Amino acid sequence: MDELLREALGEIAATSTVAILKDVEVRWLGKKGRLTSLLKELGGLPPEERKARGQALNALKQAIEEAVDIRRGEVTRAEAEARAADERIDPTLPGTPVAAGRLHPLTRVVDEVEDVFERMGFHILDYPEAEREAFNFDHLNIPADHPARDTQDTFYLPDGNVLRTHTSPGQVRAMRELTPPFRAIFPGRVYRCEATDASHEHTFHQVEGLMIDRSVSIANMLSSMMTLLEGVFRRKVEVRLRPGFFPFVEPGFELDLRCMVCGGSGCPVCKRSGWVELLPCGLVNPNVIRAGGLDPAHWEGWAFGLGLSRLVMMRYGIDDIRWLMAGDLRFARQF
Ligand code: FA5
Repeated sequence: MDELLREALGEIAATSTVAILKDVEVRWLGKKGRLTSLLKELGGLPPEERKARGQALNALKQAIEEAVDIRRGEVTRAEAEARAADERIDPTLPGTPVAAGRLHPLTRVVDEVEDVFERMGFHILDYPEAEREAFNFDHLNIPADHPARDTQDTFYLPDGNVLRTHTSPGQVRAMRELTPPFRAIFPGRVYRCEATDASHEHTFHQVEGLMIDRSVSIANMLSSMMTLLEGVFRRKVEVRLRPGFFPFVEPGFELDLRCMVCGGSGCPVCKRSGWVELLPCGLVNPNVIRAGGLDPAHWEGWAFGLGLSRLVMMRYGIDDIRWLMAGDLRFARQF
């Protein structure tokens, strides 16, 4: 018995972790442990030996159990101390950066444009990107033989609809939907089947503005457009107004912005002219008013079609429109 006790205590004292101690404990006291098998052998002894041996084995078992308990306390403490010594906190280490999402520059500028117009009492509307040909062209006074209707400029869908080539179809939809007088803007994505370059994309964004009232003025239209530009740029900007032709307005104008990528000295974005075509506009053609279900003898309107993608380029100095829809995170992370 003394021999066994010495052996067991020696093994227990030599353990250095709770896991190793557990192994030793199982080896001695577990179901198939050494002590357990000695206790099982008791049954085979003659009755006169059995009692004394049984007492001795139980005393041994108790002694081993106590030794294990004491050692467990010691190694648990030692392990905790070692861990604490290891895990010192270094407050000078850099933290783990939290990856936050960002808003795309187009979304940011749309939000700004919507803010400006909401303050002026405009509705904000949304119309379909897959549009009926009649709304994209016919109702806008664009005749069947107009070059814009060529499949080289327009994406036709298998069901006979088109991917809208501009946000102007919303003009007729808004007139049919709202009770005049009203004012509204409708931002959205438009599509054109055309070659791309620094300032032309096949998929880009516009914001249409429309005001319908008993009588409207070009002065009011221009002042709304200037409020829009100054709201986005937060300073005075340099523009020029020139005549422009669109079948759905009469008279029509083009408002150009001094190129902010090159400051007007000439670059691929402004095609070296120093000016960027940004805001075509005009008084709504009576035929369009009629297509909207209103009587042009009683109602007038002005409309503009802002080239939103180009406005975003000017706002942030982006030198190629193709960055906007490229889905490149290196670009998106800069905003
Ligand atoms: C139109 O789309 C007319 N619907 C605008 C309009 C509305 C005129 C209401 C009068 C009244 P335009 O094709 O010029 O017009 O396009 C308007 C603006 O969209 C342009 O000034 C330009 O800034 C932008 N734009 C045109 N084509 C592209 C393109 N491929 N890529 C990026 N921007 C473009």
